[in-house]
Amino acid sequence: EEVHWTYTGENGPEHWAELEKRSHCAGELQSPVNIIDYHTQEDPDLLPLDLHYYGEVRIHEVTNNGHSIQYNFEPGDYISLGDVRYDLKQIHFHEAAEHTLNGIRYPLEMHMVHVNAQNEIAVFAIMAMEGEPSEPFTFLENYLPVDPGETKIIDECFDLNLNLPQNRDYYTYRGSLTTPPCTEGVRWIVFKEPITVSLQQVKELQRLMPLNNYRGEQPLNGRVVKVYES
Ligand code: B30
Ligand code: ZN
Repeated sequence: EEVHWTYTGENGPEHWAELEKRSHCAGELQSPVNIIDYHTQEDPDLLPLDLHYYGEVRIHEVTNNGHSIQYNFEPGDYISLGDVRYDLKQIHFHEAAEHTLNGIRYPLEMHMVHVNAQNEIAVFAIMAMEGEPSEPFTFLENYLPVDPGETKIIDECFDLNLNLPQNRDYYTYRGSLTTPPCTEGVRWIVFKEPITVSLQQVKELQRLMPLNNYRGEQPLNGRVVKVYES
């Protein structure tokens, strides 16, 4: 990475735009945002999510890249948005959550990053709150890389469906990557229902992940968050 951006201090979020002049970090269509139910709009054109998670996608590696813990996947699982296929590339975590729902910041937000053939990005955001332990988290946490910069090769299959909330209602809006270069044009799909993970599981991630690796709320600047309810 060319510039060493961070979440605090001299290279923190308020300086991201200067660090990389061609970035979109000072743009008008940035993420994350606060989603307020009262300000969302139902859109009859929105479809139920068309997921093609086959239950046996292979995790290629897990890396502690210094700003998150990230699991990279082999090709296989994908989602369809309209007629367009987006392949699942990686999942990673933010502590605490980046998006806020009605002003509430959950302790953890998982991002599932999908990319289409045109390199357009669609990210699923899944909130995690403290509660019953999550079995898939237990599985994922078996492979946690301890040191920043450490990468572990994994050759295990994983069922991504297990990581999703039962209810598939979602919010959607156009935003950006939440880290430099803050590229705009990202389709965000934020699940309404949080999943639960145990306090111990949150702590295990917190122990290894940089704390507070979340970007603050960005202005909507006229954008309206759409909501799909089944
Ligand atoms: S997010 O889901 O909006 N938080 C990227 C993907 C998703 C999000 C943010 C960034 C991304 O692909 N960034 C470019 C590649 N990264 C990759 C990385 O793995 O570690 C390079 C970088 O940040 O600039 Cu460090
Ligand atoms: Zn993210």
